Amino acid sequence: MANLGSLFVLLLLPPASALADRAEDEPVYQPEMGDSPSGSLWPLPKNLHISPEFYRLSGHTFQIVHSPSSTAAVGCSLLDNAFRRYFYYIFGSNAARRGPRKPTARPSHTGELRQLQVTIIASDPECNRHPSITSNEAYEISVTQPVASLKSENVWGALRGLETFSQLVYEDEYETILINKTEVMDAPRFAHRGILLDTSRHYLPLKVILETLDAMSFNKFNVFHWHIVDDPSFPYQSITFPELSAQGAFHPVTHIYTLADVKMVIEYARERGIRVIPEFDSPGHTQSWKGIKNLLTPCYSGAKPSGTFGPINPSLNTTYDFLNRLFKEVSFVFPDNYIHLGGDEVNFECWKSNPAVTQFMQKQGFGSDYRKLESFYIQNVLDIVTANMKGYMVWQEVFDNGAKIKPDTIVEVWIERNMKAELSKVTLAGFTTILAAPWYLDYIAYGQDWQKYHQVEPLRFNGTAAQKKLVIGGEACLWGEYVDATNLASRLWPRASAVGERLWSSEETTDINDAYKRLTKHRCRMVRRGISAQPLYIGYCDQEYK
Ligand code: CP6
Repeated sequence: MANLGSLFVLLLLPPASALADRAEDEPVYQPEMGDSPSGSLWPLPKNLHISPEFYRLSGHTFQIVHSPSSTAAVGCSLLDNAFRRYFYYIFGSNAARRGPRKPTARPSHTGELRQLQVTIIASDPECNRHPSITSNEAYEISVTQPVASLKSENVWGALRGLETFSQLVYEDEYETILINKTEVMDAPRFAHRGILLDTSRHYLPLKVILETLDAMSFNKFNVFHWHIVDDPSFPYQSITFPELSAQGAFHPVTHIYTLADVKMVIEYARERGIRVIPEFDSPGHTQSWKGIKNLLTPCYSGAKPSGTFGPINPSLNTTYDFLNRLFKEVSFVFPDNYIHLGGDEVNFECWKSNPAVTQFMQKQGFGSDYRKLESFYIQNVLDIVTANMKGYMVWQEVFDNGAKIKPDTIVEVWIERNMKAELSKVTLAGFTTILAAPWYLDYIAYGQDWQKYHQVEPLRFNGTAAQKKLVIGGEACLWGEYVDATNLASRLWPRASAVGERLWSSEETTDINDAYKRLTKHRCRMVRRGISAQPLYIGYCDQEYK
């Protein structure tokens, strides 16, 4: 591999003839010894051919445009906005960095790239739709003089291709902006590539969420799993039940997400090809839902209520009336086809202590198996959500405890112990699954733990090819106990980038030295784009964070 690597580095050098007749002050691309043959691309595309020939780009003349044959055109605001964004990422705000205003008097014979033409092929470009699990993110790029092309079925592939195109552009030491003749054919390995943010342990200002969505698009993530509420706080402002955030948020005014906030997050994500899947975790993790009377189970100490409360009370009809109305609203507010229903870490002690719950257990014939009670609760919630035409995701316990779940349920595996056995079991039962267990980014350690995340192989478990097909992706989780706006970006990036590549690129993308070289540059690019991504190791960026 190392030999092949240096061969590619040589190929990246301009041909000797090009060097010979170039004037002193003309740009020459000289890869440093540390360069990857794939430059700074992250995640690595499926098929890539970078030629030694290269072209200049000038911010005064270069354009990203709809091709005449595209089914999308000006007016497809998702693409128009993306063109503007990527132009800005390529050329920056500084006119001085945009190259000569006029084509150079003595043009370099390597030529100039004038346009990137974007072609959407399908009759429906999906400009005004929301991305979904079946969105096609495949794209092809051909960089040749004088016009480069980007082709995809619809806007989702175009967004991924624009990111790749922007990553092919580099600057030489004279700040000339260059791109090599290149062919890319790319598509993701897994359809679900998520980041979990937890806005309950700490409130995350809108700005931080939007910035994370930007960074996600730089890494081709396509799902924002919004763990929006949990025990410590309930920042979601419900229209139907305003008392939830009024009494459950850290602050009823400043630490909430209004309907307008939520809509902004969803639209910002949509424009980047990112789905927003909200999680309303229950029956556990609901201490902050205290604004609703008689919802949480009163715990008993002997014969008397102790004054503390446990999980949602599964024995009352009023509970299901409430859930019906809450999930009706949530289904309406969040356009994604899926809602995450949690179902993890339910503590049975409080249910056990409560006489009414015990009585209900007997009436239902559950004996003393509280897992049956939990499954009873979950099945009711699942029916409610189904009635609202949504699919659902659940944490693995829901499957483990034997709840009857619909065949299209996505089971999220989060417990690292016996993870492979769990993947075998879940897929043997025919369920679709995503993997979170190896990627708990809230855990920190000295050193380059991104390598550990990169080396995970999601399909390395016992199972048939049909079982492996049921693994549709994974999520990097950033639980919020020790994370708020001050440290979110540096804790997430570039460590989540390692997960991004594992979920996007081919199984064979395992050369850790090559990954190090590309990721170092990718991290500097994120820094340049305003993300305070932490360093991999000793070194510097041409443009440091400011
Ligand atoms: N919150 C919720 C959490 C966790 C889970 N659910 C969690 C548990 C163990 C670890 C990390 C996070 N903080 N609601 C489990 C999915 Cl190690």
